[in-house]
Amino acid sequence: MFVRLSTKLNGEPMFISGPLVIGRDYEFEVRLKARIPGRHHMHAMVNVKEAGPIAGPASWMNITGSWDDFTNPVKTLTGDH
Ligand SMILES: [Cu+2]
Repeated sequence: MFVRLSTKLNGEPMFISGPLVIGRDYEFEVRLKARIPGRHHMHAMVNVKEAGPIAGPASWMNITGSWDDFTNPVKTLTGDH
């Protein structure tokens, strides 16, 4: 439904995985680009090693527009498109 643009934990980019401390609070930020029109139900989710996924609160996203208009141009580190 979306393309993930970035994930940050306490303001730091979190590309793959990292350590967390039990009992501490974390600010979780994900930037998404809408891809498929519709009304979508979403949860933030963190996967914990040896415990599994932990889902955060849900929200509904109403995505308007045409799927045909979606583009996701990227430029790689080597300059390719
Ligand atoms: Cu739900």
